[in-house]
Amino acid sequence: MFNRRKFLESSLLSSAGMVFAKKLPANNFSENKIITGNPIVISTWSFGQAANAEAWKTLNAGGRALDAVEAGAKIPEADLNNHSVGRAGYPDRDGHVTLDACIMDENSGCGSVMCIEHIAHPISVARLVMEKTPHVVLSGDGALQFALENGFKKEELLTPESEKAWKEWLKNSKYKPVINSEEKSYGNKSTASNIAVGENNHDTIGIIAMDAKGDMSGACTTSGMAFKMRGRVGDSPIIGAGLFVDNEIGAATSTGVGEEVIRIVGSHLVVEYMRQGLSPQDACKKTLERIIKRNPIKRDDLQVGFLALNKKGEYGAFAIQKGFVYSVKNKNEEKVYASPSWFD
Ligand code: SD4
Repeated sequence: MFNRRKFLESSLLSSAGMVFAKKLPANNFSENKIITGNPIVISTWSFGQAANAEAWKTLNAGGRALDAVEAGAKIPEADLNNHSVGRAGYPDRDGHVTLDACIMDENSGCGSVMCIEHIAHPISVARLVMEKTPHVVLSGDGALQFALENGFKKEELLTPESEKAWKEWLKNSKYKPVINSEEKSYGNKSTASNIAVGENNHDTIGIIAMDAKGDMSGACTTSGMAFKMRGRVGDSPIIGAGLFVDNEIGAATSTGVGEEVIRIVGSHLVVEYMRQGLSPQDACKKTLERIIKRNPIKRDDLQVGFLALNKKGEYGAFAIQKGFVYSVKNKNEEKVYASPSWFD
């Protein structure tokens, strides 16, 4: 049992920095030489490195954080080896690839698409929802219709590999989220097909940037939980849950079991804790306490990770389970960090 005492002990241990995952260096603020006003981009998982590199082109040229995060998010959306974002994302249990994405800018402008099908870059549709409509969210057929009216192409996003995985999954039809799944593929530099079917079934890119002017934006895009029920929407396209940006304070994004993040409106809470003065890492950790309280027993299938950046350019993360990693790029460094976690 993960009782209250153990919870407090674990809290103390992790504050003391003893629950860090071993393989990658954990972020330690004293080691980070962040210079305020310099551009920075951070994103979830090690596949975030490629996204960051793309975002950096915009940031380094003095461009806007919003353009940077959109460009960055499009990289994993197009990556055929990534089965948790965009094209080649694993389908729902009926074989439909349905995508979720949202974007938020420095003016609290936000746009989102939920459960959109046949569009390879949902993040760009989310941006258009923000910029061209009086709404924040479009979903399903309406989102598709809007995308097509705005020049996006209707495409088949289910690849033969994803279809094969889905058909394998159908043999048992057992729905079980598996933690850090895409990272097992990318982090180990193995191919996604090395992952047992049903195992590689979630991981999202959340990407946050601050540009040279000090303005912040964020984007979050995913195919959600593989083999989910038809119509299921996770936290990723929900402003405040999967992503939140407050240009005065900072920004946060999440990855993991979206249902848990929605229940506590996680990314918004992280930003609110930063508003109260907590560091990004402590804000992520305190937000996770809410989820741990609801799930006091260590569950191998429950992973949530938060990643945050504040206005000073300080960043940090925290996760329930070991294995969450995140990617950072600024003028001084280009790194993947292991997130500290509640459980080892
Ligand atoms: C979801 N949060 O749809 C997403 C999936 C994810 O790591 O991030 N997995 O619930």
